[in-house]
Amino acid sequence: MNTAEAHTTGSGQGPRRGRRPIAAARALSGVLAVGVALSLGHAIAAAFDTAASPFLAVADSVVDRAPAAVREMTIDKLGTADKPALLIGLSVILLLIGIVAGLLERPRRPIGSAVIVVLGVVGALAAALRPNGSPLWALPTLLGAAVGVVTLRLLVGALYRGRQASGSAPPAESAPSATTGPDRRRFLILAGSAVAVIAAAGATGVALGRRAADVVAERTGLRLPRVLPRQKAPAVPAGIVPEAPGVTPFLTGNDEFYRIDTALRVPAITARDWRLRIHGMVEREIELDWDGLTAREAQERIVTLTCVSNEVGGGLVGTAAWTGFPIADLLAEAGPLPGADMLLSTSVDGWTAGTPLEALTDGRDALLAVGMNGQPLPLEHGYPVRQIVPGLYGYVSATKWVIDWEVTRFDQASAYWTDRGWGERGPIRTASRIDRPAPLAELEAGLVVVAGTAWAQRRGIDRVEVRVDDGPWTDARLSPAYSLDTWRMWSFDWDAEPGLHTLHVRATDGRGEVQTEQRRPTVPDGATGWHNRTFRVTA
Ligand SMILES: Nc1nc2c(c(=O)[nH]1)N[C@H]1C(S)=C(S)[C@@H](COP(=O)(O)O)O[C@H]1N2
Ligand SMILES: [Mo]
Repeated sequence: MNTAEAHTTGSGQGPRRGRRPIAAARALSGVLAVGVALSLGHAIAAAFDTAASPFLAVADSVVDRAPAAVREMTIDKLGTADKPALLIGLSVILLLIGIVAGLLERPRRPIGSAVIVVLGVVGALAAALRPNGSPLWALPTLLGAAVGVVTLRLLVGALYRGRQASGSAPPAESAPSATTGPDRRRFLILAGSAVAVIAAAGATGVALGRRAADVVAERTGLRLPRVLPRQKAPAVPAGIVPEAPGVTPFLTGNDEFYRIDTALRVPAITARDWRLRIHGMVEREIELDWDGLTAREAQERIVTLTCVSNEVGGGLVGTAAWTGFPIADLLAEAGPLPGADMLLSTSVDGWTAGTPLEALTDGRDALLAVGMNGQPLPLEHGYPVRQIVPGLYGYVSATKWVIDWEVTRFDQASAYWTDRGWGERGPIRTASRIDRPAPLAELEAGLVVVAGTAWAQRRGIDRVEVRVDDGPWTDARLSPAYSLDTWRMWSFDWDAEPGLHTLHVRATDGRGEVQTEQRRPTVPDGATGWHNRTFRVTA
C-alpha cells in the first residue's frame, strides 16, 4: 500500500503539515508582533518621556482609575509589590492577546492585525490622556503598533504563502499545494529579526528609562533644606484674591505652572550628580555640589515668573514660593572681576541665558532655587537646581537644570535666545489681564464681577482701570499687594446692560507709568497692548 497516497487523501498528516501552519507558529507570530509593537513604542517614548510609553501609560491609567477600595485592597494584599504585580498582570494579558491575534490572522483576513491596531489605539489614548501628556504622546505607540502590524503580516505571510517548503515532498508528487506551503526559512529569519528588534528596543527603553526613574526616585525621597523662620516668605495677606468664583489663585500650583523650554526630553540629572561650576571673570573658581549648596541658609521667596513669549492676555505667567539660596552670596564668594557685567548660565542640556550681573547683585531676591511651593523642583521645572530672578523674563534669567556659571561681559558672550533675535536684557513689561468671566461667557444683565491680575515685577502695580466699550476708564478694586515682584489681583463690579460689550483693562506701575495701548508682538522684548474681552449680556 502506498502510504504517501493514503495520507494525502486521508485526514492529512504529512504533506498537509507542510501546507497549513501549525498553531504554535501562528501564536508565536502574534506574540512577536505585539512584542515588537510594545518594545518599539516604549523605546521611542523613552527618548522623550518614559511616561508616554504605552505599557506604562496603560498601567498608570489603571492605577488612576481603579476605585479607591480596589486600590487599597491590592496594596493591602500585595504590599509594595502592587505595581510590579500590575505590570506582570498586564504582560500576561498582552501575551494572551498576542496569541489570540496570531491565531486569528490570515493573509486575506487580517483580524489579528485589527487586534493590534485596537491595542495601539488603547495605548495611544492612555498616553495622550495622561495628566501631563499631550496628543504627541500618542505617536510612539502608534508607530510601534504600525510596525507590529507589519511584523504580523510578514510572519503570517511566510507561514501561509511561502515558496516551496523545505523538506516537503517533491513537487511532482504533491502538486500544486507544495508551492504554497510554509516558507520555514523565511519565517525563522523574520522571527529571529523580530526577537532582535524586541531585545534592542527593550534594552534602549530600559536604559533611557532608568536614568529618568533614578531621578524620580531620588526626588521622591529628597528632603528640601529647612528654612529658618526668619527666612520664610512673608505671609500672604487675607484677601489677596477677590472673592468671586473662578478667580486666578495667587499661588500657581506646580502642576498648573506654565512650562517653557527647548528640551525635547526632560533633562534627567540627580542632585547626587549635580555640580555648579563658577568660573570666568572671577577671583576664585568655585565648584559647588548639592551638599555644599544646601548647607547654606535657605530662603523662601514668592516671585512671579513670566515668559517673554506671553501674548497679551496669555497664560505664560505664574507665581510660586521658591526655596533657594541668594545668587548674590554665591557670586560674592567667587568675586566677579571689575568690568564683568553678565552671568552666562548653562543648563545640563546646553541651553544658555545671559543675565545682567547688576540684576543678581542689587538686592532683589535672585535665587538659585531648589524648591517650588514646598516641593523639590518638579523635573520639568528644573530639578534639582534652577535660577529665579525677579523682574526679568525667564529667557534671560530662569535657567533650569543649571550646571555652569561663567562671569563674563555682554560684549563678549551671548545666549540662546539673544542669538535668535530676542532682546539682550529682558526686563518684564507691565501687563494686565481679564481672567473672569471666561471668554465669550453668556452673562445676564445686572452685577457682573470682573476680575483679573496685573504684573510689573520690580516696579509693582499701583492702579488697574477697566473700560466698558467706549466709556471712561474706571478704577478697579485692587487686592492687597504682596510685593513688587508678584502679580496683583483686581476686581471690578460691572453693571452689565443687555447687548454685546467689550471690556478693556490697563495697569499703572509703581513708577506711575500707564501700560501702553500700542500693540507690539512678543519678539523681541515682550508683547504690549491692552487686553480685552467681549461678552454677550442677555436681559
Ligand atoms: N534649561 C533651560 N532653562 C530654561 C529654558 C530652557 O529652554 N532651557 N527656558 C526659559 C524660559 S524662556 C522661561 S519663560 C522659563 C520657564 O520656566 P518654567 O518652565 O519653570 O515655567 O524657563 C527658562 N529656563
Ligand atoms: Mo520664556
